[in-house]
Amino acid sequence: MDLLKEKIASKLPEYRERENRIKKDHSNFKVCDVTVDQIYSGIRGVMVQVSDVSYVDPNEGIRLRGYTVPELLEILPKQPGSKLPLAGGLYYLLMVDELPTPEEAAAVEAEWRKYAGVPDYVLAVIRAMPADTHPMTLFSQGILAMQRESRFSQEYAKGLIKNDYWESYLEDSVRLTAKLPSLAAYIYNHRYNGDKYIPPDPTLDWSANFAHMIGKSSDEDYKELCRLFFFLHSDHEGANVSAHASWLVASALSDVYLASSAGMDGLAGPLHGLANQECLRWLLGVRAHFGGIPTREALKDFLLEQLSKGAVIPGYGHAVLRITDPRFTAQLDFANQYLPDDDLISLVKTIYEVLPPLLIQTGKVKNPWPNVDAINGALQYHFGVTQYEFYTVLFGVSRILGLSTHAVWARAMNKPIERPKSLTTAILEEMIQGGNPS
Ligand code: CMX
Repeated sequence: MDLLKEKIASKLPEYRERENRIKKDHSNFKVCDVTVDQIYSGIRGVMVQVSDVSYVDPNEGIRLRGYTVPELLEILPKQPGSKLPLAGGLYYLLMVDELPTPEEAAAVEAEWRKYAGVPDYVLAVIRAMPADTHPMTLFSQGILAMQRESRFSQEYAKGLIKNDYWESYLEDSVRLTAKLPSLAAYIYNHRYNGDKYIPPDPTLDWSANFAHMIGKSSDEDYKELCRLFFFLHSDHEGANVSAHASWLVASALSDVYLASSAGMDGLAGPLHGLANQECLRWLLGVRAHFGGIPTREALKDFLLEQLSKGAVIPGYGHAVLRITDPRFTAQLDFANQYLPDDDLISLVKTIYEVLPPLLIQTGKVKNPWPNVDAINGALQYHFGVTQYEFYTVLFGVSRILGLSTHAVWARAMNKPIERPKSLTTAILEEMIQGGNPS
């Protein structure tokens, strides 16, 4: 799309010049040391890539292109009559590194509208799968099946030059993200909604169209929830499992379809995006266990017992954050405004009061606070999207906004193929005996 392409092209010289200067003048500057403990604990804290799309500060939370969640909820352009940001404006901000005007946000939405349809052969792949296939598998398969549409792969085969790779990545990104609400809605309807097909409504924005396509056209509050959900889950810096998986795959010049599908496979793990499904399942289990909403005391005893058995409570903890996730807070604010009397939400709130001190008492949990997944399922459940196996697909629709932006900028900055190094236990033992500082 010309607007995004021109804007990114105008910023590239400055970005490339900054990176070239750092590489030329400071190539031996040591960013961090890597300890044995870090190697054995999931490369935690090792800074492995530079990506300017977003950054997670442990004590503040995510900043998307430098802006916090509350700031963006306030300043991003909105549809008339809506209080929540247009996804088109968010995508503009992520891609271009500049706040959009309402016209620029609308231009991205208009471009998405052009490509919103999912090809029939992709729908046939989904229909051909056994009925018990997980919706995240269908979502990843749907994206992978569309890979033959990739402009980058077609142009690369014709001899595209390196400096132009990013333009086809951008084209792929806009076309793929345009189709994600339709693909997700198709999977939802196929699995849970009598196999209905509801085409996109060209008068609606990208987020609200998802609500429309699963049969919730008249539910304005659910449309607002979709706008909030797709905004909040879009990016969480470049090195979480889904972002890094997708970045790594794209570093081999695999196109945006291949890279996004890989990212979704990472998101489908219960320690990452699937935690939203696990969290809702767990909340329903707690409610069923008590036959309703428990008192704080009863809940405390229950949680202590769970923790003493070694249970991991879904929706709590984080590899980087050390505070309540601002994405949790934004959803709690939404719940207080739109569904103040919902009993699952009141369970979420009671857990938020009772659980953190108990997690602190364990002495091992580094972050006792809720993350984005501790509440997002309860919100969906309230609006009748009760099929929690589907929740990670919603996360994926939004997350590909971030993954594809990272991929476009990685190509624009001519990032090389990634190839870190592994070593054997024997080599590590030799290094330790050889006296490397411990
Ligand atoms: N409940 C109980 N114990 C927990 C816990 C929780 N919510 N979170 C961490 N712990 C435990 C760990 O299991 C670990 O125990 P062991 O040493 O016995 O193995 C210990 O505390 C230390 O873990 P940590 O350093 O605090 O956490 P990690 O960085 O290793 O893992 C995370 C982070 C998110 C995977 C973990 O907190 C967790 O499993 N939480 C529940 C799942 C979840 O909500 N995931 C969604 C994260 C958001 C996202 O990526 O989408």
